[in-house]
Amino acid sequence: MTTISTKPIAGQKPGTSGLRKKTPVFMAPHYLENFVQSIFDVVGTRTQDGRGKTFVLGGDGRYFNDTAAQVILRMAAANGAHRVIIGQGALLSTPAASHLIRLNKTDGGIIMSASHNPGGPNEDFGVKFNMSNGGPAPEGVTEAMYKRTTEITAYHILETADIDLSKIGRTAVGEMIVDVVDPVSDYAALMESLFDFPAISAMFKGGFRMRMDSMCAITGPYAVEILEKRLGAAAGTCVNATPLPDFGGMHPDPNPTWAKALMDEMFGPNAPDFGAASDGDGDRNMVVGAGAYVSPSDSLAVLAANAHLAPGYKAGLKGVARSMPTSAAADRVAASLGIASYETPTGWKFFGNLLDAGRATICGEESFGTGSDHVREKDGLWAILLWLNILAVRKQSVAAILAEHWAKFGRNYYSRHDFEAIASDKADAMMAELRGALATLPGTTLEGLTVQAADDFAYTDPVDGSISKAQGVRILFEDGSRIVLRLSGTGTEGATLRLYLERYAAGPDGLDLDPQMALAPVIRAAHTLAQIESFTGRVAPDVIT
Ligand code: VG1
Ligand code: CO
Repeated sequence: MTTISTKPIAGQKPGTSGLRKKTPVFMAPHYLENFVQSIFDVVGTRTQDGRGKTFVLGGDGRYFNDTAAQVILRMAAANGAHRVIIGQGALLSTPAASHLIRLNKTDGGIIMSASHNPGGPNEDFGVKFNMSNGGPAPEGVTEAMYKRTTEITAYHILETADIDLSKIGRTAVGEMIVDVVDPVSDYAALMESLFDFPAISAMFKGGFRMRMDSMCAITGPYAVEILEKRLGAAAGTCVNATPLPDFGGMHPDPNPTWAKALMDEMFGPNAPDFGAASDGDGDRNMVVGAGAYVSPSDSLAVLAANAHLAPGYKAGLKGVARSMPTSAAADRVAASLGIASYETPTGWKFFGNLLDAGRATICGEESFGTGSDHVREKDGLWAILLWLNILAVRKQSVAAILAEHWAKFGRNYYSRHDFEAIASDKADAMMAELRGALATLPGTTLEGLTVQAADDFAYTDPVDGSISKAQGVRILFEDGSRIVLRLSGTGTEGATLRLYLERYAAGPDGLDLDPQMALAPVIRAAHTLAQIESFTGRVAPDVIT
């Protein structure tokens, strides 16, 4: 074992979901090591009675995943950990890692991923720590890790040859046990315990056709095993199913822009009944019916309204939680079910306490993330399987299910506009000016919309009382329309402005408009109020979801 002296490296501050940087930054001397040592220093590698802890380790297979895994294993051993459970080939989807942490009652886990960000030698890499409940470390813990990176003077590492991670079974690094496990089997068993696999199989047998696009990222092996092998979907249902270090050059973000091939197929002639895609680390999902795109906010609402049709949720839901920028569609479902709804800041770490306390069963974000209390991460394949279960029981098309949902609850027209790679100082100046003007906005009328309230979202966790401030600017209009603006916390270059737009239509008329048309006045009001063009020079977004 050696102790290497090091110096703090600036900028190792975790964002919405872990520390993400350009891969060459992570590969620079001491960069990964400093951050990993800071994790271990904060969470500890020994229990109070001095026994070594057990951790889970895995990643989405992007470039540097394998090398980083070797470093983390050797550092875990040198720091006194007892055991690491690692996916074969150092692979684990984020939800599968969360499950393994919980299943094996470990002390937490390290996930190597930059999620939906592209991967490769010049793209992005990331590391995050999940707690023993399987969920992302809360803000207090990530802050402590960051603080540690600013003080670090040394890290511990074992000098040893690379560990063979290609074979399932037990091996060792120094005195630390390394259990190499099949990344898929425990997760697939969990899915089988939640959903009606016989009903879904029967639907596939009856000719139901699906396209699952894993975008050359981590869900490929999971999707092939579950959809094709266990549920009997036709061979070839899963495409882009081999995880590649650079995701085949794809941008593994399942939205209509980046999963364009899937969208074209689903809106083309001879479209399958159901399409789905997932992101780099497998926690996001996009679902789409033949000619029917499901916005993530609507997906959350439909899943909440129909979850009882799946065996794992037949007792009903305890509550529904959504991130603040996510549309209020799920709130309407919760109200009609007579269950609680919660509005949290962006990022899955804010759902953990609600799930642990049994206050919420299903959670979701507008960014293609939905999940439940089965793990403590959002879970792409889980959402896709719950949709399949609902389709198998209701025997209706996705379009028909959406139409019925809107007829019953009204429709929350919703869209997110992303303005990417803006100079950080310009984005900051724009947000500062907007924040400064919030108090003057109520009563202002523009585009026929009158501002009712405007604030900077702050959240008090109902379980532990922790407070998170400055989580996004909200401008609420009298007719229920809403504008939200915040800067992304997952990017690695410049700033990304996220503009979230919402307008409610009660129906029965006007439920099938193009969302961009329905939202046009709200969009114009947002540009005026935030002075997007004068601050950033941008008139149109780069990505619309
Ligand atoms: C984005 C999404 C957020 C999500 C986060 C992590 O964060 O908006 O909803 O939880 O990514 O998802 P931001 O700060 O860039 O808006 V993932 O799949 O990248 O782990
Ligand atoms: Co992700």
